[in-house]
Amino acid sequence: MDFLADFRPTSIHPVPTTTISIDPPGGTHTHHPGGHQSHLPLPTQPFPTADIHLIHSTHVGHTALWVIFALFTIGLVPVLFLTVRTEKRNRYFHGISSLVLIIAMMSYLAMATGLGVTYVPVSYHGAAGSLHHYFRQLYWARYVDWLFTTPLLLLSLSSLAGLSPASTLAVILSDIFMIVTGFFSAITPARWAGGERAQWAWFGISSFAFLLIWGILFTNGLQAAQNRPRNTKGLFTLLSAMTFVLWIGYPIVFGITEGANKVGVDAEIIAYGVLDVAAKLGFTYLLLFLHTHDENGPWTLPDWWVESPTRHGPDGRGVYGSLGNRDRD
Ligand code: RET
Repeated sequence: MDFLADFRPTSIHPVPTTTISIDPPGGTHTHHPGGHQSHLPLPTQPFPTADIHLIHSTHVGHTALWVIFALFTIGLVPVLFLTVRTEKRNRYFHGISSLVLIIAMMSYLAMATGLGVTYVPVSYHGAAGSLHHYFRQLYWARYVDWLFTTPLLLLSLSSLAGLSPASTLAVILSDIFMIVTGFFSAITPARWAGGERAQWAWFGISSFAFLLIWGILFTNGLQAAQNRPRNTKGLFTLLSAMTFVLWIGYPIVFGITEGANKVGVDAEIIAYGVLDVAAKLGFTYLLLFLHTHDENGPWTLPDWWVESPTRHGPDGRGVYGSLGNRDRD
């Protein structure tokens, strides 16, 4: 591969050769009144200059970051209020949801204040050998956000379905794998064809993990949900379908922004922002407000899942509340 192509002079940017005058140290052996100067033609540009282009957000994107931060902050207040008001054993979903919103709020605050952002060399299909280098802003703080919030969202969904702890773990580990490899895709320098291939390879690996998550949720998850109370089953079906559709939006936005660099950083911020608000705030509100808890009605979570054992049973094991009674339809 001709990596040096970029550094060769081209007709667009001819590197000038200038003649400079050099005085040998100590002068020449004969003294010439008026001084002697040798004139040597030397290339004066041993290090070629390259034009650096930074693809970055503008005040549109910065304003959007603040607006999304405000939305998460305002949305968090009723959820926190509800968490405190809700009966202790039902706080599980509220607690997870509060955490998701707090993390999102923090990550948007970080990005709005200029943290968690760097530049990555991006693919640029300009004239071969051109001395233009393109660097695109990467808001990597969102990957830190996703690393924590997506497993929490999936934990909510899995718990709602009553998915086994083993399958829940598989879903969450696949998700962590998806976010980490997606981040690798985002930070891979795609300045050259090789880099571009590597970037899309990571994207493919991450997408595979994405399919794995939804493969488990739509088989084992739906199956488990069949044995849940009717309301819970309905809510799981609604939320998982909605979440799946929204989550597909992420690789699409990635593909045209961070991936292929077809769309600017401001549009990227807004598109991810819309998805984040729907996938976190929308999800939380549907989950907490449609998920009815009734003292006399079916409980969503088994006792052993939300409570510690209260005493020893006859078999020496812990006794967990009244397992098996209130958890049924
Ligand atoms: C990436 C790029 C690589 C391929 C895939 C991706 C998927 C990301 C997803 C993110 C979901 C984020 C959510 C955030 C907050 O609520 C990493 C963009 C598949 C699905 C739901």
